[in-house]
Amino acid sequence: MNKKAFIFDLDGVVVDTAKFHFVAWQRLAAGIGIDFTHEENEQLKGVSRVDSLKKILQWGNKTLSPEEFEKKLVQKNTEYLTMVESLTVADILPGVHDFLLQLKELEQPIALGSASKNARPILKKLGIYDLFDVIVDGTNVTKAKPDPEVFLNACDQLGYVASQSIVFEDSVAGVQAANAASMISIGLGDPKILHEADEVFDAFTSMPENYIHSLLKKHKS
Ligand code: B16
Ligand code: MG
Repeated sequence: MNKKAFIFDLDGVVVDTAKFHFVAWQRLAAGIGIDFTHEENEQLKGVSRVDSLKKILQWGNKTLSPEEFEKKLVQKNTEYLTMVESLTVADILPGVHDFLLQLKELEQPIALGSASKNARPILKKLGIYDLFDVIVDGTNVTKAKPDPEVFLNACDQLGYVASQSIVFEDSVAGVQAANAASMISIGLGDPKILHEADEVFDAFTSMPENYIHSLLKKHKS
């Protein structure tokens, strides 16, 4: 059987936490007089905590002292973690758990490639931590998506080359990172937003039957 490295983003791909990031950032931004839309939020997906705050401040044409900036980062994460406390297995996105189990059965290597520093506790809380052979997250990388570092690090640790790797992503920055690494990019979300991906589905449940087998034969287009 062919093998490929299967690399999953976390927020918005494995678990429905992208909405929590959005609400936490929106509340924080409102507190400093900045308003931003759902469309603008797409630019924050997959982007590190520090870079997200920089973008929001740019949108609002505001600056903060280094101390205030640090305080806002803590505030956002505290708010986010409060929402994360309510996470249950019902928040694992439709079809993902099954997809991971099928990969396990086929003995395919699985990695997480996330910008989040909260990835490990979230996976543990959901009871799916052990399904991942390798975890690369915001605590391991120095360059944020769209830089391919996170995915290159993941495939490297799995012992695969980039051309034999497949990335599942819900963000524009993440799709660009996968493409920059010359990996197959599968978008989860709106095809208009994720048009740079090799293929896009609205959910894992929309993938055709035997999709894993066709992915095993697929080459980067
Ligand atoms: P944290 P992903 C990303 O996770 C989120 O999409 C993004 O909204 C968030 O700012 C970033 O993680 C950092 O997360 O504040 O928890 O460290 O989509 O790459 O799994
Ligand atoms: Mg994501």
